[in-house]
Amino acid sequence: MVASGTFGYAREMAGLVDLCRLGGILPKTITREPRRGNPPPRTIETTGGMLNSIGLDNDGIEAFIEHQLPYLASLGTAILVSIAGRNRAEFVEMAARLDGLAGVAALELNLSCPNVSGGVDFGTDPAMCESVVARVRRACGLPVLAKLTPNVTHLCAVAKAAEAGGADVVSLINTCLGLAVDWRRRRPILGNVMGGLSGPAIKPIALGAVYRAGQAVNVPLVGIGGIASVDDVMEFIVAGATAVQIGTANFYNPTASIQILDALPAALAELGAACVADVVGTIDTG
Ligand code: FUM
Repeated sequence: MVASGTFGYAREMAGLVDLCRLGGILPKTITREPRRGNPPPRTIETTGGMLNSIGLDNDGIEAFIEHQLPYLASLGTAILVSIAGRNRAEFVEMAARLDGLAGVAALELNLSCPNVSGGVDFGTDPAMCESVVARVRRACGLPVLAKLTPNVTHLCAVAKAAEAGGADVVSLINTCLGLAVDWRRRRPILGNVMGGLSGPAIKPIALGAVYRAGQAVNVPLVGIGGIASVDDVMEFIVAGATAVQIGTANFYNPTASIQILDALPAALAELGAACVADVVGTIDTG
């Protein structure tokens, strides 16, 4: 799959990527109301990654349903809609609105955006996480993925809470909170001061999160964080991920996902595996 926020609404990539080959597309997170996002600059390249402080810039759920979903639904791949609410009621309302709409295969609850006030509360407090997931679960029949933040001390407690709330899948990780500084001006580079770090720089953090969550929960895990090659994908699968999302790599190599798909059968064959499922969580830590 391709990760939310890194693939636009897919139109931008249509000339570059054979979209129907993807396992799924996660469009940019939508909110109930339109959001203008944070002040610029909103992205900065860093060593081995990038820092963003977009602030969930989007046109709101109704504009998404009217202008983006019909196109996305026509692409021949699963569309997993990423949603973020300011409170539980907004999550529930959006889930109910999307339930049953043609083309929506699943919901990914963005419980982890570091760039909006309140955005990570649901992903840092296990009780809030369980409660919002449970309410969404009751409000819709769609598969529910809970996307978690690495910016916590007790990641496994939050993953367990998501599972207890009824999440079908746990996605991890979202970005790591960080800062870029222009020392000559003694100023932060991003308009919102802090941002979320993504890209290869965070891959070991993401792998560690997948490995640890895999010890804590029984639901499938989606690995996200710095994946740019088939080797990265295999590392995540061995560590415990059932599926992965390609994120920041889409910005500098839009065809990364297709190159990975092409290379995956040979990588699986190296392990004598016939399919991804044969490899999931097979890491030997003994
Ligand atoms: O600021 C943003 O829109 C980022 C969203 C996220 O990391 O979930």
